[in-house]
Amino acid sequence: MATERTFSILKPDATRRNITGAVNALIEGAGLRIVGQRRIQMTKAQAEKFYEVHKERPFYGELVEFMTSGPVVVQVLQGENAVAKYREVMGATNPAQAAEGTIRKQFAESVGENTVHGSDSQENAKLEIAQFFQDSDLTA
Ligand code: YYY
Ligand code: MG
Repeated sequence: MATERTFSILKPDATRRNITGAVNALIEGAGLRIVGQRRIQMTKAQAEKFYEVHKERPFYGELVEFMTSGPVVVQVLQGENAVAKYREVMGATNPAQAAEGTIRKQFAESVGENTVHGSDSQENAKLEIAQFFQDSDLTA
């Protein structure tokens, strides 16, 4: 297994409830290192581009609206097998189906407001990281 990076977002429901530190504790507890982190207000254009793959899905409009409803924390996580490991730590998209001990099981309020984003492949991780960070922002 190689050290790799994945892209994470702590979504507006996490900043609204002031639980970003609690979520980060689970991330770090799983052995993932936060090598870049910034709190931002996403623009509509940024959210639309980020979730472009879901453009035709019925929830796209609500998703963009939610992601721009308050600040988010964009992050780059680094570690062994980081993409798959973070998906495991996040838990299932629908918190009702998320396993015990996962971020979404513990914190997510609904499938729409599910606290975290994590890349689903190394290829997408690279593309997503590049949308929000420069290489020089990232230090392990
Ligand atoms: O990667 P992940 O976030 O676990 O799920 P995706 O299938 O990529 O969907 C992205 C995002 O869209 C999800 O985190 C919430 C929202 N969404 C929704 O509101 N309703 C659905 N039925 C599916 C996804
Ligand atoms: Mg996804």
